[in-house]
Amino acid sequence: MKFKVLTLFPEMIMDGLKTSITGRALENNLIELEAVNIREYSLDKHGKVDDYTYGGGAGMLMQAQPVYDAWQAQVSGRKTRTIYVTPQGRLFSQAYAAELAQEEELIFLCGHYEGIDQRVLDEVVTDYVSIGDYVLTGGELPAMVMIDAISRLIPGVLHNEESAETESFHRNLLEYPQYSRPEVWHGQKVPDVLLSGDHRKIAAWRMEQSEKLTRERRPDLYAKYERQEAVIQVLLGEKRLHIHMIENLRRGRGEVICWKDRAVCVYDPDCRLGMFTVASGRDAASQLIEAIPQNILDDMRFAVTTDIAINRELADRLSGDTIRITSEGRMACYTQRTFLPVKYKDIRLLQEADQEYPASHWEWQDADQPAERIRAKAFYGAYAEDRLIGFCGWLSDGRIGYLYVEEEYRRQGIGTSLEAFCINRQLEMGFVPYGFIPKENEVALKMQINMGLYLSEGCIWWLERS
Ligand code: 4FD
Repeated sequence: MKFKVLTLFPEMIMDGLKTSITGRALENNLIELEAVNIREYSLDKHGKVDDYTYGGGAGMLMQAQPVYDAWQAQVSGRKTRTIYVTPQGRLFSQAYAAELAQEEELIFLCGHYEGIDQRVLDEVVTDYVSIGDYVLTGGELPAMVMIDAISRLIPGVLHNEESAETESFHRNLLEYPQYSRPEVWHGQKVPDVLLSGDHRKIAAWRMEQSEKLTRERRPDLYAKYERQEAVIQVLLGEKRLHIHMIENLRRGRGEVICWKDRAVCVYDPDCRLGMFTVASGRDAASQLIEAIPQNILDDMRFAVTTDIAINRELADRLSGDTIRITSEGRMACYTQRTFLPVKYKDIRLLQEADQEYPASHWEWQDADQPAERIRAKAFYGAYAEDRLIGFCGWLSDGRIGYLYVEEEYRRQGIGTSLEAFCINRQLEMGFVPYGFIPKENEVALKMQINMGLYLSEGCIWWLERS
C-alpha cells in the first residue's frame, strides 16, 4: 500500500507515523508513505496558499491552484482514490478501513483554515471522509488516524496475523477487559476465573463481560447484537440448511437486513452476497424480498436461497436484470470440534508464485480471485515431489470449496486430505466449517458423508445477476 498525503505540514505526518507499528511497517516496506508539501506548488513568490472567501465570513480558504498542482503531480494516469478529510465527510469505520485497505494507492488531502476551494475538490476528490463529529485545526490528524487503521489491516503489518481479524468490532460487541501481572495491584486482584486455567469458563466470562460493557457503554451496538443473536437462534432451527448464514453472522461479516418470523435476509457487502431464507410459501418470500432496501439490492451480485419462491420473487424485483441459477445443491457442515486426520502429508499454504496453477485449473468467478485468496492465506496446495498437484481453500464468503486434484493423483485420498486440512484450519479459527455441494456431484456428496460432514435436507440455490 502506498499512502500519499497532500499537506501544509509534511513533517507532522512523517513524524507521527515513523514510530511504533506503522514505523516498523514503513521500515519493512509493507507500506510506503510520502508527505507532499502543497506550499511547494504555490506560484506566489511568498508561497501563499490561502485567501479570503467570496461572500464574506470568517477565516481563510486554501486556494484551488496549489492543491490541484500538488495532486496532479502525484497521480499517474488513472484517477487514484483521493480522500478529503473533512468534518462534512462520511463517517470513518472499521468496515471503511477494510475497504480502503484493498486499494494499492491512496491520496489524502488535508485542509487547513476553513477548508479548500470547492472547485478543486469537485475535480479531484473521490471520498469525503470524517473521523467523527468534531472540528480540528487541520486534516493531518484524521489522515494519520485513517492511515494507522488501514495499515494494521495489511498482511504482515501486525505480527500475529489473526489478531487483526478477530478483534474488537466484530459481532457488534466491545472487547472484554484484560489483566497482566502482578496478580494484586493497589489491592485489586485479577478476577479468579482468569487464573483457573479452565478455558471454557474463561471464554464464558469474557463473553459476559463483553455483553455487559457493550450494554452499558454502547447501547446502539448492543441493540444490533441482540437482534443478530435472535436471528441466529431462528436460523439454528434448521442449522445445516442455514449454516452459511449462521457462520456469516458469527464470523462478523454480514448484517441482518430484514427479519420477520422465519424469513431472514443477511447481506455480506464484501462479497456482495445476499442470503435469503423463508419457512415456506410465496407470501413470505414476497414480503421478504419487498422489504430489502434498494441500495442493498443495487449492490448485490450473488444470492443464496433456500426456496424457489425466493428465486422467483428476486427475479421479479430485479426485473431489468437477468438472474441466472448457477447451481443447486446442499450444504455440508462439519459440526464436530475434533480435528480430522490428514493422511497426505505434503500440504502447504499456496504462495503468490503458485497462482497460475489454481487460476488455470478451476473456473473462477473473477480473474483476480485466485491471487486474492492466496493473499488471504485461504488456499492450500498438495505437492508431490515439489510439484503442485491439487488445491483446496475457502472463498471470501467463508465456505470451503474449489477442491481440485490432478487426474493421475485421484482416488488416493489426497482430495479428502486437502479438505480435512482446510476444515482443521477453520476449526483453529473457531469456525464451524461448511461447504456447498452441487446436487449432480455424487463423488463430492459421498466424500462429505465419509468424512463425517452432515448434508442439509433442504436444497440451496446459487444465483448470479448479470
Ligand atoms: N472530523 C475532521 C477533519 C478535518 C478537520 C478541516 C474543512 C476543517 C475534523 C476541511 C474544515 C478540513 C474530522 C480541518 N477537523 N479540520 O474528520
